[in-house]
Parts: sequence; structure tokens; C-alpha cells
Amino acid sequence: MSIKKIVLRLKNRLVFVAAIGAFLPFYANGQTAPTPVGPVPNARQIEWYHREIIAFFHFGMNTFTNDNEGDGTASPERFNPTALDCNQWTSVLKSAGIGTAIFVAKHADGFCNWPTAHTNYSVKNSPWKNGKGDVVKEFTDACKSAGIKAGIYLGPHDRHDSRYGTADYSDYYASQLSELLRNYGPIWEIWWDGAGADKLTQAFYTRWADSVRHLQPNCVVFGTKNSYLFADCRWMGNESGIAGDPCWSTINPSSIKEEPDHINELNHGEVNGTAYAPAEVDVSIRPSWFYHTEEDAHVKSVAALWDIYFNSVGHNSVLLLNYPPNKEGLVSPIDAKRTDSLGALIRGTFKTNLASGAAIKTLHSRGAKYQPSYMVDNLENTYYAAADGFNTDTIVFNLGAAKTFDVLMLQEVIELGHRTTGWSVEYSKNGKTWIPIPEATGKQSIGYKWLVKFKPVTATQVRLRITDGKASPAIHTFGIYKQQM
Ligand code: OTN
Repeated sequence: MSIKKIVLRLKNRLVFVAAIGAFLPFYANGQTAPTPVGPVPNARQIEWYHREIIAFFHFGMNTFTNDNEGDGTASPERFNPTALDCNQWTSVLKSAGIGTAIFVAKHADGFCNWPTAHTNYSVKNSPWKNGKGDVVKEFTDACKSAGIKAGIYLGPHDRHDSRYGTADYSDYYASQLSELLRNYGPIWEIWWDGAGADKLTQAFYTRWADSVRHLQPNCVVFGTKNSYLFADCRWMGNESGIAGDPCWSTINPSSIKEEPDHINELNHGEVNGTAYAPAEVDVSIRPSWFYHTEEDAHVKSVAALWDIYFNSVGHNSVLLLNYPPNKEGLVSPIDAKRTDSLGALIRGTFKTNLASGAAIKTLHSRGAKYQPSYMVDNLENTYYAAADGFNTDTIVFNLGAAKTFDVLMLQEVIELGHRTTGWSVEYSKNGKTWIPIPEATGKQSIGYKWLVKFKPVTATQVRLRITDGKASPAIHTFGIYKQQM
């Protein structure tokens, strides 16, 4: 063979090898990210999920009339907090690691906690600070200095204003919304309560939503009933803090609209729902939304709050935990103490993932960019993904030594949609016999975060079986923990 021929053959072979090399990543899924499946979150929703817990503050005329649903006739003279201190509210949140809060600027009694130019039924006609006070300003300023994101509840229902439900009311509400969105800095979420709001048409909300998008483009919308089209997050279907199992982030728009009533769909979401609108779980730390002295003995226990945390944040939802400041204008010490304990419990429990450092085997790894170890590396931007074409997988975590745990955490990559729709977890003491964890058997949704707690088990190996899915699994986190009660 001549030198020329040898060079030509080598050249051809190189071209062939280069072509295979270029094709290989696609073939082996070595480098390409999984394709998203179904509806996926927008940027506001991704940030919203990461807040995990939001505080709610119900404070207003009802606080002083010992009511929850005032009829709008109480005199502004009755509103007079003796020691209002929103910095005290935010210090309660700070110490528990809660970085977001929503304040009720106007509840359905129509009394306005800021000196709006559009009604006399407000703090400006109260004795508090001789009518010169502004609770919304004190709240948003306190949030700002504590590094807390501030949101606003502006009750769509209004029992005080006789224009309620008319076109004039739409103007009135729009003017107030504009005041709140223009004058108090960044507003992180707007809460459109569906309670009593049935008279308000879609046209009203379309106008108000335009204003939100124009004045505060990054503001998350809690939408219900006729605001359903604008919902970044949905109601969860009850006020007890218990999101469903499963709880999908997806749901059909008609279910968000609650017509005639879709409690089951709101509670569980809908696996093939066409909208991405995850659940925000509103629940009060006390029996009522507003403060009543007689409920001082009924503040939820730390154990009850821990259960709520698992049934909300741990059910692929965000917890909106309500605090009713008292007549002084302070969060009561008992509520503060319980919050502090909850924060310590969350921090303590999730500090150490007992699966970190485990040797991990999977059946269908996608390749080097999506390694199994990324499930336990505690980093934000890495994840394990299986190869395309495999919607199930078996993932074995060899812990290297016996570990005792009673909490389990799973997280999917929400940007890639709900992929996994069936999973179970088992453990083994010897790597041969596998014992199911009943509380983690036959599960369906994962989403942003799924938590399960159970009686402590001791194991040397743990196995995640992904038994069903719409697409190849993309798992951000697998964690096992010991509760630090
Ligand atoms: O009587 N209600 O209006 C009522 C009783 C118990 C639980 C909820 C409601 S109303 C419900 O409130 C939600 C917030 O908790 C949402 O705003 C829903 O749209 C609304 O229908």
C-alpha cells in the first residue's frame, strides 16, 4: 500500500471516528438535558417554591372588635393599637428562617390599614397616631430592613363599600391596588381571596391583573374563582394545612375557578392538568385568622406545626402560616416561641443528610453530567437524570454503615415538569432483604419537595424504586434524616 493510500484511509477513519464522537452524546444521552414534560413553572413560581414558608398577618378592625368577619360598620374610632411594632413581627420570622410575609391591607370588612385617598374608612380616621399612621408602610419598612419579601392581601370582597360588585367598585379597587403597588416598594405577592368574591367578574380581575403585571412584573398572584386565569399559585382546598397526597403542581383552570366546587382537585392537583398552579397552604397558628384573647391557650403546638410542615411544604406546596397580632399590635409571645421551635426543628432535622457520601447504583444513568451522586451533594444546580426512554429506575444507596433515620426527602427538577408519577422507598439491613417503609410506599407525586416521616428505621442500604413516570426521572435530592425533636 502506498503512503498516499495509507494517509487517505487514516483520514477517512478519522472522519468516521469524529462523526461517531459527535453523535455519541445524543445516542448515549451523555450531555443533553432531559426535555421538559407537561406544564412547567415560570420564574415567579420557581422563586415562590424556594421560599417554602410565607407568614400571613391578619390585623385590622377585627382585631379590635373581637371578630373575624366584620360587617363593615365598626367605627374607625375603635382601631387603636397601643404598641404596634412590625419590627417585632419580622424578628419572629427572622429567627425561624421565614423570609417572606403577606399583610392584610384590607379584609372583607373594608377597613383600610393604610391612609388611602379613596375611602374614609381607614386608619386616617382612627385615634392611632392621631390618624397619621400607616400600617402597610410600617410593615413594608420592617420587611425591608429585615431582608424579608413583602406581599399584600387586598380583600376583593368588601362589606363596607356600597359599590361592591359594580363597575365603580372595579375603579375603586383598581385605585387602591395602584396605591399599594406604587408606593410601598417591591410587592412580592398579591393575595386574591376567593371568599365572598363571587360577584367579581373575570373582567374585573383582567384589569387588576394588568395593573399588577405593569407595576410589579415579578409579583406572584394567588388566584381563585374569577382570578383563576392569573393564578401563579392556587388555593389548596382547606384551611387546615393539609395538602393532598398526591399533590400535583398541575391542575385544570376550571378547577382553580372553583365552579361549582373542586375541593378534591384543588387539594390533589391534577396529574394531567393543563395549568401549572401549585398549592399555597393557608392555615392559622391559632384557631382564628384574627386575634382573640380566649385563643391564647389554643395556639398550635410544635408537634401540630411540624405535621403541617410535612403536609404542606412536604406535599409539594408552600405553607402560608398566619399570625394574628394582638390589640397591642404585637405577635404574642406564645406564637413567637412556637415559631422559634418550629424553625429550630426544621434546621436541626435537615442539617445532615445521612445519605450523603453513599455509594449509589442506578439502572439507567444518563451520563457524567447527571451523576447519581448529585442527588446527595446538597448543591442547587446539579441533579441525577436517567437516560431517555426509561421512565422507571431503581436507585440503591449504600450507606456504608448502619444509619438510623425517620424522615425522607425527595425533590424533582421542577423546571423539567412532573416526570415521576409512581415511587416507593425500601431499606435493607444486609443488602439482600428489602423492607418497605409503609409511609413511603405507592407514592405518586414528587415535585419541588416531598417529605415523609415514620418510626425510626436502621439500615445499611436504602432503595428508591421509581415505578411509573411520564418521562425519564430527574431527581434533584434524595435525603434521609433523623428528626431532632
Ligand atoms: O366560607 N368560606 O368562604 C370558606 C370557609 C372555609 C374555607 C374557605 C372558605 S372561602 C375560600 O377561602 C380560600 C382561602 O382560604 C380561597 O380564597 C377560596 O377561593 C375561597 O373559596
